[in-house]
Amino acid sequence: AGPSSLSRFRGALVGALLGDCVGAEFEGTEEVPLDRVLQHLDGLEEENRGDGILQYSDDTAMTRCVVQSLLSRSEFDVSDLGRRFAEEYRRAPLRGYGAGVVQVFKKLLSPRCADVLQPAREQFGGRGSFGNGGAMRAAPIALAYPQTQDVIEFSRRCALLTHASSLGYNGAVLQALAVHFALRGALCSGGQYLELLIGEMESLEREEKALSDARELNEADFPYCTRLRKVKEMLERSDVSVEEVVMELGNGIAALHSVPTAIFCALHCLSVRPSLPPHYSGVQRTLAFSLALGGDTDTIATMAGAIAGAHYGMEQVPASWQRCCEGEQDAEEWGERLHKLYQSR
Ligand code: 8NA
Ligand code: MG
Ligand code: MG
Repeated sequence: AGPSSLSRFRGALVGALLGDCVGAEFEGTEEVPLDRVLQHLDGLEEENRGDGILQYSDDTAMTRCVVQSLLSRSEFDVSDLGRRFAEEYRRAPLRGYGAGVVQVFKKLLSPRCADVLQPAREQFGGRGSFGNGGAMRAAPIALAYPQTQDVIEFSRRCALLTHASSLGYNGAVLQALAVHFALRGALCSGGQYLELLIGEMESLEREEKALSDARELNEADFPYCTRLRKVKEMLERSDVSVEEVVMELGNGIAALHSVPTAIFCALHCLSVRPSLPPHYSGVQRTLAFSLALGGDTDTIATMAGAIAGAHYGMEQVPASWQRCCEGEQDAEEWGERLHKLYQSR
């Protein structure tokens, strides 16, 4: 797929959807044997499939709101998006939302809410959420804006509706940037791709709020840059076990413990992995590897799937897998419409 081609846009949205739908099976399971992952994925093949389709969870429900808001307004509109999040929650509250974020939706639904960013600021005693809920829905921002500075600004504001801690919104910016640079074909350079991400994150993590939030949570300064350097170091090793990835990068619901992990999954699976079926495409390897990490599998796989889809394009998404997912046709059609919006800027 050529840089910024239509195939990459559709691939990013369908990859994200697939990650969420196939990952939901193992969410919250700490140890997921690879055999179980491969068995689950085998069940998606035409000949093994019943009539059941895989339902998407909160990750996709919120991603869909971001896409629909961008497409209907043609610009990032924080009030419109806040209303869509809250309405979506009211329509389908049981998609598996994080325990805290539900409070934000309830406040957004109240007619007394005058400032859409206020409910997020009140989360967790005023510290704001550092969960990965901002990052899991960040991909569409990268599909709507070609300029790096726009991707940074709007992914941050998109996350601020629910995640006021810098550890939360900076994770969302990092995920949007990971998709942004992958769309342009930068992923295959591995080390240079990480340097691009580190360069952008360095200026964000130098901000006063980023420094004070990190200290308050007993993290070292520049927490995302530190983790991205660790990703780089791990990629240079010939073999890395699932246990090492989980120990060094994490597999949890904090953005800091899942966004760098998703980026690692996409980079690690650029080459053939001996433990995975040799006929698997790059997208399939990335999803399988993400699921095998256990923990917050749907969210790590949705983020890794968006990056991998933006890199490989639709050619590497198996049609049989795609057809198993609720809302797969929307994802493809919206990928095309976002591509037009991106090209028009
Ligand atoms: P969130 O904002 O409620 O954050 C998720 C969780 O992180 C919270 O419920 C807290 O436990 C913890 N947390 C976040 N910020 C703080 C803080 N400042 N202090 C203390 N604890 C904090 O929701 P979200 O949208 O960020 O959550 C996204 C994740 O939750 C995704 O994985 C999503 O799929 C969902 N989810 C996760 C699980 C799971 O067990 N892995 C299960 C169902 C749903
Ligand atoms: Mg989920
Ligand atoms: Mg999750």
